[in-house]
Amino acid sequence: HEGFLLRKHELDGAGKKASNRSWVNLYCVLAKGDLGFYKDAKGPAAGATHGGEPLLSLHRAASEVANDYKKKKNVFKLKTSDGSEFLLQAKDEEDMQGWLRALAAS
Ligand code: I3P
Repeated sequence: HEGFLLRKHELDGAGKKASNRSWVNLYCVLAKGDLGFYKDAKGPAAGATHGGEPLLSLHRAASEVANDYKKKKNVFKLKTSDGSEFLLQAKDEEDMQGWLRALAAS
């Protein structure tokens, strides 16, 4: 599963507010239990993630619609096992549900 999502890093580890909190449009690729963030669709082949970030392990990660976030629509939340939290905005409801299904299955 892959495509562009707008991403905001909320928590960087349990309870710790992320320092860079701005929304950034990233090409997201879910494969083999990991989520990678890239600048564009050519990123995965080049292996160069956005900012050189490591792939995000989805092992014991949880995702859900971000009902408490009201500023944007079609936003879901991804929490990883180390307590990091990301808000991700899909382009519409269908796109969001596709991501949530893919994340739940990984
Ligand atoms: C952040 C940016 C985000 C905003 C965040 C700001 O500033 O404006 O859009 O989140 O607010 O810190 P910057 O771009 O200078 O890093 P929202 O869009 O959710 O308001 P926050 O720190 O209250 O999360």
